Amino acid sequence: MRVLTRFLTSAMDARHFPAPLFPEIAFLGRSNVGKSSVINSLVGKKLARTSSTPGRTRSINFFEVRWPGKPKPELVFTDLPGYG
Ligand SMILES: Nc1nc2c(ncn2[C@@H]2O[C@H](COP(=O)(O)OP(=O)(O)OP(=O)(O)O)[C@@H](O)[C@H]2O)c(=O)[nH]1
Ligand SMILES: [Mg+2]
Repeated sequence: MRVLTRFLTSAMDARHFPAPLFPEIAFLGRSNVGKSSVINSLVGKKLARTSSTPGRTRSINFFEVRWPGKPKPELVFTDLPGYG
């Protein structure tokens, strides 16, 4: 079954992070290694923006992941900018 997703917010620093209401899985690693792509393959659609140029993700993007029919999200996927 495919999960439902919702873009929550984009943050440049911790003051703008969403409230930590659900388990959160953050994807981190060097630029261009496929962090955003792995999120997209896990949810089965283009959710996080990807690019062949390093440095595509510039802010921290939060996405809610929910099972169809469930009232609350299961978890949050967090796409981080790459380093290096
Ligand atoms: N060959 C191959 N290329 C991949 C794979 N996953 C992602 N890519 C490619 O790698 C490039 C970078 O993918 P992104 O998902 O944007 O990488 P990222 O880590 O989010 O990059 P930044 O946000 O810039 O840090 C893109 O051109 C993707 O198509 C994979 O499993 N195999
Ligand atoms: Mg990225």
